[in-house]
Amino acid sequence: MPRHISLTQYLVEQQRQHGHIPAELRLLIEVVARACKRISISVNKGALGDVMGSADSENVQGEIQKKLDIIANEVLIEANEWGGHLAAMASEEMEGIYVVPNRFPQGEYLLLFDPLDGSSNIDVNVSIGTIFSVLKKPGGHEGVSERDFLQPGIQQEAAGYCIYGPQTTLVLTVGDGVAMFTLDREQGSWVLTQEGMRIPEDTKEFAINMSNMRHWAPPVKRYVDECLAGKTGERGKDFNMRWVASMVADVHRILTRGGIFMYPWDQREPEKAGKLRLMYEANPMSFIVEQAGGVATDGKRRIMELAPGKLHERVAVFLGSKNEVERVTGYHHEVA
Ligand code: AHM
Ligand code: MG
Repeated sequence: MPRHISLTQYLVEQQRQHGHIPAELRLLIEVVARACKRISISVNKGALGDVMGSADSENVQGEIQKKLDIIANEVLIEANEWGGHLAAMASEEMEGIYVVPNRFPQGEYLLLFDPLDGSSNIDVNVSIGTIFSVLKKPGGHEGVSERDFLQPGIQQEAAGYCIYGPQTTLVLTVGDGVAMFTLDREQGSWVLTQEGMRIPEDTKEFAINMSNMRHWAPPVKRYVDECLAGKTGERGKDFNMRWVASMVADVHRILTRGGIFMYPWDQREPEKAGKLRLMYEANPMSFIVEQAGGVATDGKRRIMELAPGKLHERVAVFLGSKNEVERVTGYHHEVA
């Protein structure tokens, strides 16, 4: 019979046997996972919980917030602020950082999250998710500021996402491979369902929003044209295309069966590097993808080595199966 391992057991093993994570980090991850359970309950209730539709507000990126965006953000803050493991949090839904109020003990970690990624899919009952990243507060000074968050992705201590789909699934890395946990709704617990997840190096499946094709840069056009040309073209094989429009769902598919995900830079907004946010979308997903043997670049450079200039910075994203990401990255270098 397979061993029934809970998230708590898995993390305790990581702490004791492998020495990968200190106790504080373990507890912090458990609190995030607990918050995701609560978000999952709200997402599942849908219209019955009066959580559908838009709120009357915009976030810092000028996007209309959905009620569930705000609920998920509040759940994550409430769950995490009192635990004593964090100094501050940052979120897609908040302009500035959220410093843990001084009525609670201060910890040494920083938590970043996109509370509900794939907002456009909330009302249509398609998979959405929570993405998170954990950094350590740089030492040597009291207090915490936005500048403390501006660390490259390679400094991440842990990263994960929770996908609210047909199953609620938590995918996690603490820098020792990628593990997947499925929420057992009857027990209310996370159960380890896959360890050592690996992304195949080759794939015949790509994910990109094709409606933006006319705005892409030449290397992206070239890569996708070659995929579309199929067996008789340059690549000599037929490609399939998938686009859920929830990064969590698209990345989850890639972790499960391989593929390449692209959200490239777009000529419509030359000053912006792409649509997705570096600190709480691209970095945590890149950490997970690399830990599963995949590659993640902004078209030219490794995403996790980019030095962030601001909290809500955007970045072009190419991630997934190694050989495909390296190919499209190579096309960018050829025109540089
Ligand atoms: P969000 O954080 O506002 O939900 O936006 C991020 C999402 C990603 O999950 C997804 O990959 C992308 O936006 C979809 O974009 P598009 O609407 O262009 O298909
Ligand atoms: Mg998002």
